[in-house]
Amino acid sequence: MALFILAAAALQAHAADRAHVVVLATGGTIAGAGADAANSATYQAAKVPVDKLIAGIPELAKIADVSGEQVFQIASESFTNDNLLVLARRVSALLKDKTVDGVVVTHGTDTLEETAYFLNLVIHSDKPIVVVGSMRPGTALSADGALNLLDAVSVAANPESRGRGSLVVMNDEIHSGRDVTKTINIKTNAFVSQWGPLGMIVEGRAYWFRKLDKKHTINSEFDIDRIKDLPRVDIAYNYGTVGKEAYEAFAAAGAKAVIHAGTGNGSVAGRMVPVLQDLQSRGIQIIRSSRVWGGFVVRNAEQPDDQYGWVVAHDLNPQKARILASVALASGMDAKALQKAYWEY
Ligand code: DAS
Repeated sequence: MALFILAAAALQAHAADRAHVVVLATGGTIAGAGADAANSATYQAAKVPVDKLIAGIPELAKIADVSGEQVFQIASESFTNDNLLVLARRVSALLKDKTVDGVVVTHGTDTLEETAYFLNLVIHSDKPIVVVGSMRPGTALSADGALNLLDAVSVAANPESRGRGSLVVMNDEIHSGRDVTKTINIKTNAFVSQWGPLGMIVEGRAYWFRKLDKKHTINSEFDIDRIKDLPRVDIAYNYGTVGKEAYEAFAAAGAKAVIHAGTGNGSVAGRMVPVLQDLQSRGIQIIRSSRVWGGFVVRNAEQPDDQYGWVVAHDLNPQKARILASVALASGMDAKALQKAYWEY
């Protein structure tokens, strides 16, 4: 009997010092299911509930005390600003709980980068926030979701992960939620950061190589607890012969800013300059990003941004530039303050 009591006490002590990680499930391919093991691209996203995801990886119990919540069950292309607000409020509430050491968000890959950046901007905690998805459903041969989720929980349970901003764990890599973007639509090495990952995770051990040099989480001036709503911000994709119609439609729909997804260095076609100036004169902020994957938009290079009162999105792609614009406008920033935010976040 004494041995049994000792063993139980040791187990309890071990459990007591294990991190408590909460998995917030939102849907996506990581919760997807296909009809056949050969279906790596043909499947239905957002099918498997969070308790089944967790139960399907018994190794999780060896690394942390894991609990799950089903926040949504949707494909992430269907996310809205309201989904972002609901999710971030839950993450914030959980990280305020002293018994929670880290949060993992399982998420579709299509808009994963937008959610990860949003959490990077508005969650005031230095505890790990790890967003994870998968490129193949769990029913497929060589599915990537189970290892991605195991790695994500390992990173969320690891005290070394604290204070690094939101993280994205995919394909053995640990990325910053700020920098990472989905670059390929059907391969497991889809997620890339142009300035490189922050580290790698191998057999549960994290290897760190750099830290994010931008403001985030506890150093952010934005706070989910003070954001009631996210102002509408739209993205206008540019190409040869582009016209004013999309810009006009966004203005009519009440956009407070338009992200100009320009060609090259965020270029603006000559005929479009008066269109953007007109939107600016109507109080709609113009933010020049680029449809080009890499590099960053240079201020006052091909466009006199100072003269026009326009903003450049620096290295943020259009979809991330939209997230920052919406968060910044929610706190009432003008063009000058917006530009400072794009340099700093
Ligand atoms: N439709 C995609 C999504 O939910 C599936 C995925 O890749 O997760 O983002």
